[in-house]
This record gives sequence, C-alpha cells and structure tokens, in this order.
Amino acid sequence: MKTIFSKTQLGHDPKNEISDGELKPAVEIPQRAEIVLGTIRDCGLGEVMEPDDFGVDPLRRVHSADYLAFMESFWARWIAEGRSSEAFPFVWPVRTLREDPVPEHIDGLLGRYSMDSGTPVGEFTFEAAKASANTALTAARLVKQGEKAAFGLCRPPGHHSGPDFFGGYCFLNNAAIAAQWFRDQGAERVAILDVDYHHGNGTQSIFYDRSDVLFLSIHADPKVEYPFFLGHADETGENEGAGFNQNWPLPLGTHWREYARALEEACNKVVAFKPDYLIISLGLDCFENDPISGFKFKSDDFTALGNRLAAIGLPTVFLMEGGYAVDALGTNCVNVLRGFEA
Ligand code: SP5
Ligand code: ZN
Repeated sequence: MKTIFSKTQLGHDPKNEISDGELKPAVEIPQRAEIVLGTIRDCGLGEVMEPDDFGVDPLRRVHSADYLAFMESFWARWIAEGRSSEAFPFVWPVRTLREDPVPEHIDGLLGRYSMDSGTPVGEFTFEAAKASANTALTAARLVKQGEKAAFGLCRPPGHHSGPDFFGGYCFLNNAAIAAQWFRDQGAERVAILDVDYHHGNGTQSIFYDRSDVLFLSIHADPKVEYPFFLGHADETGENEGAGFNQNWPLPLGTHWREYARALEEACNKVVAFKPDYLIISLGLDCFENDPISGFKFKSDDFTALGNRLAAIGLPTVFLMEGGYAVDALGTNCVNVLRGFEA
C-alpha cells in the first residue's frame, strides 16, 4: 500500500510537555515519523508520496473559522507579547466561567482554544498540522480513486482535536477532515474506527449528532486515563446521531486477547453500518512498552489487528495517531499495514 508523508510535518518539534503535572521531555516528536518512514522503506511496503495541498476548505468543514484564524496568527502574537519559547496553555473557561466574550489577550485565547497543557505550540506547529491534514486527505483521495487501502503517516496526530480546540498532541482532526471530505465527494456513509490507546474525544464530538459518520473507539477507560472527561460506554450519540457512536473503555493492563473481543464487536458494527469507506485512527500506543500507556500489546498483536481489519472488506484509510515507544513504532505500524495486506 502507498504511504503519504511530507517533511513539513517534522516542523512541529516540541521540546517539553506538561505530563502528569510536571514539565517533562516531549514524547510526540519528529523521530516518530522518521522511524515509521524508515521501516516502511526498509520493508518495501510500497511507494511513499508527498501530499497535495487541499487548501483551507476541507479544514473549514470540521473546524471553526475563529479557531483556524487563532492557530494561523498564534506565533506572531506570542512573539509580539515578548514570549520566545514554545507555548503552554494555562487557564481555561471551565464551568462557571464565560467563553463569551472571547478574550483579546493571547494567554486567554490560548486557553479558549485548547484542552490541556500537554500540547505545546511552536513556530512551525500549525504548518506541520496542515501538512498532516493534507497527508490524510491525499490518502483518502487515493482510496476514493480505487486503491484498496492507503496509509497517511499523519504527525502531529488528530483525534483529540475538536471543532475549536487543540490538545492531546493534536491540532487538526485528520480523521474527521478525511471523513467529511469523503462525504463532500459523494460518499453516503463513512465509519471511523479508533484503535489509539486514548479515547478519540475530538472525533466523537465532531460527529456526535450525525448518523452519516459512525464513530467507534476502543481505549483505556477514561475513569483512569487521559482524556478523562469523555469516552465512557454510555456515550452513544445524540439526536440524529443516536446509536451512531460507541465506546469500548477497557481496564489498564488489557492484553490483545481481551482487546480482540471488543474489536470483534466494533468490526461487526462497522459491517452492519455498510459504509462506503472505513477510516482507521491508527494509534500504536496499546504496545506493552509504550512510555505513557497501560495496555499490553506485543508487536505480533499488531499484525493480528491488521488481519482483522482487512476481514471487514472495505476500502480503508489508515491515519497515524499516537504511539510513543519510538524504537518499536516502525515495526508495530508496519505490522498492522502488512497484516492488513496479508
Ligand atoms: C494522540 C495521543 O496519543 N495523545 C495522547 C495524549 C496524552 N497526553 C497525556 C499524557 C499523560 C501521560 N501519563 C502517563 C502516566 C503513566 N506514567
Ligand atoms: Zn493515544
């Protein structure tokens, strides 16, 4: 299968993050993409292509104009404020506080348009995020043109980003942008299956009241894991979207054997929905040695995951999300993709 990737995606190069309440070295780093790319080349998975630029329109179908304008102008305003290093949000409009009027000061805006302090914004972050979204769109277009599957080597990832906020290392929701693009190109139904270790809160929220995009997510129970505030089993969609969202929160320590039972249910849901296309939010952070995660996948289990996804039998777009055990990331990613092709 073909892989899409642009070097522009490496421009987001965070040094630190606030993780577990402390300043720690960043884990969502450019080396993640480099190691995956290297493994794809070494094993001869297929051609690696640059993305095309799809412009702002497909981003606008998912994200609000004010959020995109904020991200576009952020770095210049941060510098103008006298700041010089990567930016961390630090105040948020929770509960009794007001979102309107929108603040004028950059510190207020930073909180208004974010969900956590674990996601620093740097000079080239938004350029990298746009390239990552173009990678997703280019992969989607390949599948629309008849490829059985394509791999968008997205980085930064996307599934935590909502209509008007960044967070969880995500700035633009690549999977949502690709799903909406398929709809705008005439697809009737699109399914998104999120196998990242963390709940895809952004993607869920974007499609929560819609029946044309099915969102399914298997992840660590948010009672005990990030993102904490979404991803429970009772979130099944609302209004028009009732019944078109499903979560499988699983306990810390979950092995492939238990995971596979949830995956079976999710795959059967996908088949019953009869979508035109399937998008896989491909996190690789269920791996046993992932430094921030608590599931117990072995490298071979990723092959089994790819096998099961292939058996669904749909045109499939794989978009990379998380996965932070850098040394094993290339192997684990390629195992899914080759497991799919086997
Ligand atoms: C795309 C994606 O995978 N984003 C994940 C964002 C997670 N950010 C919070 C990290 C908190 C890590 N806590 C580790 C506790 C065990 N040492
Ligand atoms: Zn994750």
